[in-house]
Amino acid sequence: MKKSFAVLSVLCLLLVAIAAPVAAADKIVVGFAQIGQESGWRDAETESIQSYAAEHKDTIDLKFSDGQQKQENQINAIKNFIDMGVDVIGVAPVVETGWEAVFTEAKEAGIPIILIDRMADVPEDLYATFIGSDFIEEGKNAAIEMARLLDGKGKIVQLEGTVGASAANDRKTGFEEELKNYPDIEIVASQTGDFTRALGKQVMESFLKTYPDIVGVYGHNDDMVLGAIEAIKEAGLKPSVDIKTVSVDGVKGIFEAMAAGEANVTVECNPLLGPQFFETAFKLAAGEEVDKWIKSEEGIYRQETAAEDLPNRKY
Ligand code: GZL
Repeated sequence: MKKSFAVLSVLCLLLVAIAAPVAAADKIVVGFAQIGQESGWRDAETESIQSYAAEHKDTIDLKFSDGQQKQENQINAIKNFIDMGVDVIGVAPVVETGWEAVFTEAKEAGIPIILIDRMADVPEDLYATFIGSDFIEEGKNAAIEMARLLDGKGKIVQLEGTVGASAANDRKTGFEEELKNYPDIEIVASQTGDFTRALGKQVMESFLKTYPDIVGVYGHNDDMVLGAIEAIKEAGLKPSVDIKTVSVDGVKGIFEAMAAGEANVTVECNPLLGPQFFETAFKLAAGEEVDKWIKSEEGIYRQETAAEDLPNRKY
């Protein structure tokens, strides 16, 4: 009797010993090559990813790199992640092109890539999934809102995002395609503000000098339109009254501007992608298949309800 109990105890200890390494192996190492800190939206996305990793540090080891809006920095970060032998790589590609070589290196190293919030122009076998919005739909919705605000007629300007970025390319495409349904609305000028508030203001100042009769501004993100609103006020005009505003993101600053009667509409683009990103990383690290596009669900928010919406906004 005693002998069988002793054997059983040893077996139990062995089982526990074998189980322990498995628990340790459940921890995944994830490299994330972020674009930079160009906008409030970007900062919210970074916070979502870093805070989720911090709340789950027993199962997530996050290696984070800030690309300072330079593609070469992101590429170098990805190469370092490959050298480290991370389990999964996440990247928000600052521009659509120029990724095939480094993504091929990751594939050859057996490391899956998650594209997050912006697309890369590469063959589908070089990335596992894209987690992000339908930017063409966002642009289309922005055009519908602008046409409603202008009652279908008037001259407008467009503040474009970073040159070459999928979010800029597709928000422009969606907006201009939909605007074909409103022939009495004319885009008299379109120029990049690089998704930043400072450049958005600077470009809007030149637009106002050159086109004194514009009645609307469409920005590919809220930050550029917040800069444009400053320029409109400094020109002695009333933003959202003399010049209607439509932008994309849904950051807190645009809700404050709408509540103050200085902006009209924002088309939401959700940056709080941390949970989805890591849930997907765990599935890929376990060898599971995931959908090729994990699409964010978003709304459209207007001046009329901004004051009541503001307390509920999370970014
Ligand atoms: C959209 C994201 C864009 C935001 C901008 O997914 O890539 O980049 O709309 C940000 O605010 O700079």
